[in-house]
Amino acid sequence: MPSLPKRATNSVIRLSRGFCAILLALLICCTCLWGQAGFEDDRVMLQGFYWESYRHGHTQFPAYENKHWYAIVESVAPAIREGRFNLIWMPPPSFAGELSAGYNPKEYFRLDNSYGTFAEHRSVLVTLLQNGIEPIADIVINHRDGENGWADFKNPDWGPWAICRTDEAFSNVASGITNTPADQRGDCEESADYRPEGTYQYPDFRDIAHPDPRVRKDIERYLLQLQSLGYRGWRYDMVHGYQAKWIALYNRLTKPTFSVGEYDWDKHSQQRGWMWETATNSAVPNADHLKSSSSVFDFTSQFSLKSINSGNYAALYGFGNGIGMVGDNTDGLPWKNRAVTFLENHDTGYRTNDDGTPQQGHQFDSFANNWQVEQAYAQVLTHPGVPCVYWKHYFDWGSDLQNKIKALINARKVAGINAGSKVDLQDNARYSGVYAARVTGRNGELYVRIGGSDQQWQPSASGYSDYREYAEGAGWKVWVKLPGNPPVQQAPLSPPLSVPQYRPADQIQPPAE
Ligand SMILES: [Ca+2]
Ligand SMILES: [Ca+2]
Repeated sequence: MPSLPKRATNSVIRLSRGFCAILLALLICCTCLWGQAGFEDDRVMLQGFYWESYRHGHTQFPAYENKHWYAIVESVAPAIREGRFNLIWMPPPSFAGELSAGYNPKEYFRLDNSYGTFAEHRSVLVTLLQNGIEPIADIVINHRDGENGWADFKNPDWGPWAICRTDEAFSNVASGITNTPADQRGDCEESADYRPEGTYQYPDFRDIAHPDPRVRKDIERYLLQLQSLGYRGWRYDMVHGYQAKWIALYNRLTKPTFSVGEYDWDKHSQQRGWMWETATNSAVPNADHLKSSSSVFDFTSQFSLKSINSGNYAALYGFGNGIGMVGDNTDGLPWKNRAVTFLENHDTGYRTNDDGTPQQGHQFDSFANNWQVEQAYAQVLTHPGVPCVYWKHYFDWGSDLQNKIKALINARKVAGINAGSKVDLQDNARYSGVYAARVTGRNGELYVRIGGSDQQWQPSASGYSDYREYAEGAGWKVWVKLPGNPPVQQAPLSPPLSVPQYRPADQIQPPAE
């Protein structure tokens, strides 16, 4: 409890051990229940890496730190806890060659990689759990890379039977497997209701045949191995490449505390269909159906937030219901409960080649390190959905931005804002050229203005009263109203989470499907 004054700490220590144990058990229990599934998730995520993270600690890249990425993350675990983050999305966990960001997995069961050794990997997860932060693994199972060639799969050992029969490998002689008879190739995915053009095939690597039970058994073994290492949830890569029903199956068997998919960025309505089909409890109708669904990254919000950069605050009102998946109530369903909002990730914004030059299409960040990034965070961190903060923004863009993000997360948690919170857009602010909303949390109300100053809008302009200022920055401000109007509060820190016993993949027998 680092933020408590000494006297308060002493009095806490004086509480009986039995009482503390009960309290801790209750807190951990509540954490599990709320993590399993359901709506109104009040967690906040940190993306625990960026594109170049794999370069740290490798002599080929002297410009980066002399420590592997896992060691860097571990060293700031207490700061992540202090920031009130609950989830951390970690990079792909499997071996993908000597130097790789990991999106071409070669050996699923081998858990050392360019981000660190196996020991560093285990160690960062243990430290995160001890700091109350849930590690989320980046699961790349649309496609796979061969050990040295196109399709020489090792650990687990798979043959051409594991590759979708229309994969590019069967038509390009360089793969060495073009002679494979059709009946010895893997089944392709049947087309899905939500995606009539068929699931995506990635031309760079081999598309995995999920319809094959041997493939699924090894993927299930892999996920259980990752859970035993310390991961508690899944960020599924490129989920438009295989059927949502497999996500439902993998989640049903592994029960992650959190699940989110990266679906084709601009296919908003398909994203809804995909979410619907990922429900592990699919027999349940209406809104309850979505309670067991996977979340999706809300790229639509990210696109719309860029209107901030030109000062177009009217765009944040959308068509009267706000922006993105968060503002979507198609079929009367609360899609916001399954939306993960963000401003930037490892695939967007400024990004470099191995020689340090900017990649094509990645010369600029989506939001500049000034009022743009601040105002965009003032939106996602006060609104429904599960917000995800980008590593660079929190750790590399200066202490001023870090403190502002921290204050926003604190305001969110103190008010009890969650993925399903109700938003009331303020039309009077719209008339004065800025954006403002009242967001209702479990504990109180939060008011946010983006753009302009108090002269354009402050909560009293809408008749609200008895609130306190919680965060402010360049052209934005956040207030919180709590019962009894107490002074500014600090949200509690997460209790430690249990550390599982590691089990190698060959010692794991997945449950029956
Ligand atoms: Ca392919
Ligand atoms: Ca595919």
